[in-house]
Amino acid sequence: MNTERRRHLFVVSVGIRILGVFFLITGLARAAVVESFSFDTFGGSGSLVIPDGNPVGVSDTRTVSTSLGPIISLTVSLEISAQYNGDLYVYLQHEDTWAVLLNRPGRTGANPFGYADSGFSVTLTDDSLRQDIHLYRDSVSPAPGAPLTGAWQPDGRALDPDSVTDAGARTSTLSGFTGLDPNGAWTLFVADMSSGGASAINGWNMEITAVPEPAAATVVCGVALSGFGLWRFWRGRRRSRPDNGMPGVAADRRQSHGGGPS
Ligand SMILES: [Ca+2]
Repeated sequence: MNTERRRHLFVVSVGIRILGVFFLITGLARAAVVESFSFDTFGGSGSLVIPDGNPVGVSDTRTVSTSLGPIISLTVSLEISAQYNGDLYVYLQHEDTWAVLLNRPGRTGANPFGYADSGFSVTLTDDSLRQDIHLYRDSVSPAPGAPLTGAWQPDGRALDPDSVTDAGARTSTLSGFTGLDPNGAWTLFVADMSSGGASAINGWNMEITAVPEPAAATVVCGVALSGFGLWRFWRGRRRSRPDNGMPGVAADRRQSHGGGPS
């Protein structure tokens, strides 16, 4: 094999391997992304009525289908109209995990009815810089007839909503979903636990932070190209060996060794 041919094979094989490594890196390099899932229609209606004073409540189950891998973090937004916020008990369930989003906001040992405000237009997050939504009036007082807005920590008190107070331990927060597969059924459950006032779910949203699964086709392409490049390189080296029995090379060797004096 002449020098120009070997150089050509070397350049081609290196080029193929570089391309393969590029595909591999593209397929495997995965940064966390945020994917949003919004639910604001309910069987053709713009809202889902929450039965008043009925612990049976109402559920809204949605199926999430995504290429995201295990959950890193999750926030939930709620749009709920209500006439007495302290009546409401809300949790989110996925697989065997659930997070208590609201549990009778404002209910304390001194105030068994909770807050009398009118609904929620809030985002719930485990962000440590946010305040516990159970005691939101320690921070803000919504205007009469206006919903609570802003970002808050979920209630987290996995306790009987008929007896819960602010003193309860907050053990059921959104971090419980960390590590779970986001695919599958998610259920938002809402109950109005005390008679008086109308309420309804007008919409809810989940923002899931996770790393996308690698694109299988990209990884396979990368592995195939890298392998092909290595094979080309290996084959080229075999052909360039002086003792591989190839007639041309053997002739070269014979010529170089036989050219001197005997
Ligand atoms: Ca009520």
